[in-house]
Amino acid sequence: MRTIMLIDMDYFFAACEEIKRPELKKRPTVVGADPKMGRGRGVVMTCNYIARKYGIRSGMPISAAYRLKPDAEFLPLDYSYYEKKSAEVMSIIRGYSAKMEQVSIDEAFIDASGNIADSSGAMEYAKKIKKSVREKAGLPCSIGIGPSRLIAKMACEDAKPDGIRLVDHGDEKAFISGMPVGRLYGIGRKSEERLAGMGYDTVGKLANANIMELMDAFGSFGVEMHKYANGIDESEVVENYEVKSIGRERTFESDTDDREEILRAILELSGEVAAEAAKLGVSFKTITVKMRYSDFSEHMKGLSIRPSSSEAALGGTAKMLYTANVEKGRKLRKIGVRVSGLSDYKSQKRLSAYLSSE
Ligand code: TTP
Ligand code: MG
Ligand code: MG
Repeated sequence: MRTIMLIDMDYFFAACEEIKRPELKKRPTVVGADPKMGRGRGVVMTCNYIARKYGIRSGMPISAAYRLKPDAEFLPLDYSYYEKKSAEVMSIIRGYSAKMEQVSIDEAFIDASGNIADSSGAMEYAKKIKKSVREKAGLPCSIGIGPSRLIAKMACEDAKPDGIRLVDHGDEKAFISGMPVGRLYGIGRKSEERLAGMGYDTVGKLANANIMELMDAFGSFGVEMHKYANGIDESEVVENYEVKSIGRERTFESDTDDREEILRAILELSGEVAAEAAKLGVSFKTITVKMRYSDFSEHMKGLSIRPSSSEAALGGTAKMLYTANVEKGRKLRKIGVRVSGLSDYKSQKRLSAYLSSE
């Protein structure tokens, strides 16, 4: 029998800020866009649980958060610090299972089947993980435990904040059936509304729905949600190898100092790199251009930008790095474009899209 755990950090970005300034622990603390006395645009990325008492939530317009609690601490994002803390946490968790899959900046699944004998063993194991994350990284987390990723994930939401929730084998359906459908993994607000319109407002009702009807309404996703509603998820925890950077290089047919030709190559390489990043679902922070001259000497120039997955941002920055740094009058043998500082949290991308549309 499988035992899967989902470890998710509590109010992650705000908890990181509390490490830098412990006095924030006693104050409502919001991380996100600048509220500008209520006229600010952009959204709340997250907030601590004190701020949540005032109704503040992730994804809410920052102006709305300001109206709810004008004297809360409003802090800008410090991605590089969050990434550093995330890496610390992930390496601690990795020590607890041979099968670990990081799924966002602040959460990871482990398959703990081989590490424990029974549910009380699972509970003890989860306590150990929590303790070591707290002691070594200085951060709180919650852990959901269940026979599948689906149940572990939903149990973790139940465990928050700073808790552990275990759902035993056989108890999956009972655990989820009373929940509103919106709490079922994969069901967003739109699907939730449609399902409610069809008379399925709880997971239990959805579990008994006619599959054909769900397929008509949602296609193959309908089949999946029906399985989930019945507590069924056989997907494995897949160890993700860490991609540190993505790069492409091109050697010119003959050494060249033709600016047009070189810029064209840079844009093509940027397109390939951006496509690879999109395929892996990662955004990048650092862009590096490598220039190899005809005498084989090599120069690299890099620049960090706000995390992005945009081909235009990559191409533009790479062109700029080339233009600003190429040595006039020397011919290039080869050019390369590389991105690093990769992170793969999809929700992050969704919100930073809002922020950059300001
Ligand atoms: P979450 O784990 O969803 O939220 P959280 O850790 O802030 O709070 P909780 O205790 O409920 O787990 O997200 C992790 C971090 O990712 C969060 O601190 C801020 C960021 N984030 C985004 O960038 N975009 C989003 O849409 C959300 C929800 C979070
Ligand atoms: Mg979290
Ligand atoms: Mg999370």
